[in-house]
Amino acid sequence: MTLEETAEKIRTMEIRGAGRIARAAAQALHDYSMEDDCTNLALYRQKMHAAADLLISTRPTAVSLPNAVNLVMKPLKNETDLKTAKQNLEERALAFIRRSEEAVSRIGTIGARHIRDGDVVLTHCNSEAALACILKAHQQGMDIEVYATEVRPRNQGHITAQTLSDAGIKTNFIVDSAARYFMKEVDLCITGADAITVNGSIINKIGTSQIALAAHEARVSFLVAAETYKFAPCTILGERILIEERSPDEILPAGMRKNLPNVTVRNPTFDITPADYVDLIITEAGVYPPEMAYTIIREQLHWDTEEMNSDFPYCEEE
Ligand code: RUB
Repeated sequence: MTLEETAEKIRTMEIRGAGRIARAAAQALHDYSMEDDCTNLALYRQKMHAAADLLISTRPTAVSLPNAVNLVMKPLKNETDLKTAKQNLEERALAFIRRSEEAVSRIGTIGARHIRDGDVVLTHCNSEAALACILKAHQQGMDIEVYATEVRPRNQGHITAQTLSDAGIKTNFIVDSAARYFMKEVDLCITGADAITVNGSIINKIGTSQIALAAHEARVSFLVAAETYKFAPCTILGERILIEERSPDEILPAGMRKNLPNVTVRNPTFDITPADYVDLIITEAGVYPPEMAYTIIREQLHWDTEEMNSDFPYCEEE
């Protein structure tokens, strides 16, 4: 796949989910560097930065994307020799992909410890990290049942239901608005995250916050499964995470909207669940209460504010 093809697939959501987007971007940077035939370092840097910018522009909310790009790109500025610069960048990209895959597996192992035999688990959207916990619990022989939401308008719940069904897990497929109705039958909720802010708020698929609210009301635990690179360093500096709003066509076709001149279709893709409604965040580095988001950004992502001010080029979005 060319760089442009990867960017387009992320933009159109053919590649989707925060972890997959991040790995696809790292792979695209790796391949772009491999194919590059620049003869001088300055030009190579310039081309790689343009590639990084293109990838980051594809979807604005999942912080895994700029975090992955930044991890691959950041040390490039210290390189002095083209051959080494290319080699190191390509190694960093592959190392990120490897670490990301290992993180999902580790989250599964840690998350499964929070599921008990006989539990009914509700999940929303299609999250590799959340599913890793559920699948691991099932593999360990636990008898679990899942409620999976449909996830309007893009129906990511269909992928989740398929994965669960393929694994042989008893699954109830429900419309998004039925989450509160069924909450009394649920023991815990597990979702993924596209971004986690310094105050422990979770940005995830639209509807997540309603589910968290319903879980809170019913005193059902609400867990978030997320790799550490889903935490957003730029929020330490007061930056906000931009909530992507996609085309109204995803909800109502233009032909139908034509007859509704006074109707505006709004299509936010993600929403924000305040830390108050989140019991725990399961990461590959262990389980944290959302209040510890600042510590994770400092210690796991190795960011400090001084470095960020000078060195975090991809954190300038609103
Ligand atoms: C996907 C979504 C997922 C998170 C976490 O939204 O909200 O819950 O990205 O997924 P979209 P993962 O389909 O719009 O990309 O755990 O796989 O990173």
